[in-house]
Amino acid sequence: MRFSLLLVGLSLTLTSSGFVFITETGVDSLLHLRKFFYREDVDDDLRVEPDDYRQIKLRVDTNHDDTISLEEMKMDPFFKTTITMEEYLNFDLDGDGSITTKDFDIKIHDLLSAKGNDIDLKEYLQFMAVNEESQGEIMQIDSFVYATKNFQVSDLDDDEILSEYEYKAEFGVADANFNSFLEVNEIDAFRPTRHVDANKVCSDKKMTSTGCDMNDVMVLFNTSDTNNDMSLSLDEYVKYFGELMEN
Ligand SMILES: *[C@@H]1O[C@H](CO)[C@@H](O)[C@H](O)[C@H]1NC(C)=O
Ligand SMILES: [Ca+2]
Ligand SMILES: [Ca+2]
Repeated sequence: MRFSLLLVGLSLTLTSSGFVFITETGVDSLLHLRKFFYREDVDDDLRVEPDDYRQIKLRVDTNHDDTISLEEMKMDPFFKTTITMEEYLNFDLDGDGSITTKDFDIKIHDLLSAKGNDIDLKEYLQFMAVNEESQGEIMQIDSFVYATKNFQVSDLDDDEILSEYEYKAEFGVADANFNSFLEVNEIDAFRPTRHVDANKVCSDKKMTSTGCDMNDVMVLFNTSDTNNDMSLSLDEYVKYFGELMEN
């Protein structure tokens, strides 16, 4: 799977001269590509850089002879066991019939050099989405990335689920004057909805002088909880809040 994505990147860099990118695409495509970003970011520093690709190369080259054979590719967990010789040869960028460190260096150079040698999630999505068929509601990539970051900050226990408890805890943090209402300036600090227009956070009521109470913001939580399990998965969160976000 990982390598099928690398293939996408390769075919793009080979057919384009500069850094070609788009700013919006379907949210399901973005969720899909985001998984690949995390897989390619081997050292988990939220940037994909040459060292990440070198580590992938080291891992796939199981007999350490500096050549990745078709058999080695098939054995890598992220790779399709059904890869064909033709797909394999797409990685042979210098055309010498085998895949070596040189090919990875060319790949690294083509993909990363235009963006200063490493790319973050937003740049990665803008770049990879060019060749990915758009699926799902169209969303600005900026909004998607904001939503993803906000989700991660609010997901206190890092289990990729935003529980009702975590959501309410964020309300408590944002309610700086402890009056059980969020005023407009406090809504900006309510992390699950940061960057969302205050009037949309309290969509049932017009923002009053007293602000939003917990029930007002729980409406948003419930609406995005499409399977009604009282917790938000990253997918549910991003699909709903990402669309509300304004950049
Ligand atoms: C949210 O959903 C829960 C469970 O379905 C319900 O108990 C609660 O009243 C709902 N809250 C709001 C504000 O709609
Ligand atoms: Ca990295
Ligand atoms: Ca080669």
